[in-house]
Amino acid sequence: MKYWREAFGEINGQTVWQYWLENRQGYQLAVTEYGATITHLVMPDQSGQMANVVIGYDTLADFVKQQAYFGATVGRVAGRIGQGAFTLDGHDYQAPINNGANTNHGGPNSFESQIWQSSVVEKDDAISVVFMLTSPDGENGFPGNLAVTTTYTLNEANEWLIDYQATTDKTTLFNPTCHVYLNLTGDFDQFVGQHTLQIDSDRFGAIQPDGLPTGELVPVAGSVFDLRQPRALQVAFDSENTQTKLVGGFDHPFLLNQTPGKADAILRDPESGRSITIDTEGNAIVIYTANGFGDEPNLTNQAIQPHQAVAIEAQMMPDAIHHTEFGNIVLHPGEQYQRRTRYKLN
Ligand code: G6D
Repeated sequence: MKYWREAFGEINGQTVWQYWLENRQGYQLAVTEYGATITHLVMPDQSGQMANVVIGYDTLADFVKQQAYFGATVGRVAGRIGQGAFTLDGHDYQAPINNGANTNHGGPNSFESQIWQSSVVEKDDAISVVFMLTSPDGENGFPGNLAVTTTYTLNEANEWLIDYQATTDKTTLFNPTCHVYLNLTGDFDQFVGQHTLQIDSDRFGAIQPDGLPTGELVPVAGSVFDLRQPRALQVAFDSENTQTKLVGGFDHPFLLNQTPGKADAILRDPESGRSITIDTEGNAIVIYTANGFGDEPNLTNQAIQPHQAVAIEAQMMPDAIHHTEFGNIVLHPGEQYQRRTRYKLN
C-alpha cells in the first residue's frame, strides 16, 4: 500500500488537501478534506483496464460549484426530515428548510461543504484517511456539540471501507451517508441504464412528489422495485410505475432484509464486468438515479445529464424520526456512534 497527498485548492486562504491511496494491484481511492468527499475510485474492468468509476472533478473549484453532493459525507441527517421539525427530550427543534417544504441532507452548507481535519493511519494491508469535524450545538437547528469522524480505508483485499463515529453532549439526530455516484463503465458520457442492481430488500419506502417518504413501506413483489434478483436500471427509467414516474427513476429508500451472509446490494456493469458489492450496518439503501442532473459542471466535454450515474446511499431510513418502523437515528450523550459500510470492488 502507498499514499500521497496533494493540495486540491484553497478556500479562504486555507489549503484543502486531497489524498490518494493505492494498493499493490493498482486500485486507487482519492478523498478530499472538502466535505470529507470521495473524488476518485479507480478499479480494473474484466481485461484489467483501470478507470475511475465515481463522479468527481479534478479541481476543488468544480466541487464547490455543484449542489448534488458528489461523493460527499452527508449529515447530520441524510435524506429529508418532514418540515424540518422534530422533538427530542420534550424540546421542539426546527432545521432550516432547503428542499420544498422539508430539510434535506442536514440543511444548507452542512457536512458536504465544510473543510474537515485529516490524518492518515497506515497498516501493512490497509491505509485510512480519518476526517474529523465538530458540528457546534445548534448548527442548522440540531442540538448538541457533535464530534464526527468519517474514515475512508482502501485495503489489499480490494475493499473500500467507510467508518462513521460520533459523540454528542445533548440528545440529537445522526444519520450520515456517503453520497457517492457510480458509473462502472468508467466513461461519464455513458448512461447507467444497462447496469444491473440487486438489493436484498422486500419493501421500499414510498415517497410523495416532493421526495419526502410517506411513511408507507410497500412490498416490492410484482413491481419495478423488486431488485431481489439483478435488474437493469433502464427498467426503472422506462416504467409506468407511479412511484418511479414521480421522479423519473429511483429516488427511493429500500429497507434492507439484513439476511445473514447475503450482500445488501450488488451493482454490476455487464459490459466492463466491473461490479461492487455493498454491505452496510444501516437498515436502508437509498437509490438515486441522478434524475435531476443538469446544472453541475461538465465531467467530460459534454454537459452532464440525468442517469449518467447512480447514487447508492447506505444509511438509516430517511425521515426515521417521524416513523417508528424506520429505525432509530437518535444519539444520546455517553453513547459512541459507530457504523461501517463496505464496498467490495470486483
Ligand atoms: C438525494 O434523495 C435526494 C435527491 O432527491 C436529491 O436531489 C439528491 O440527493 C441530490 O439522494
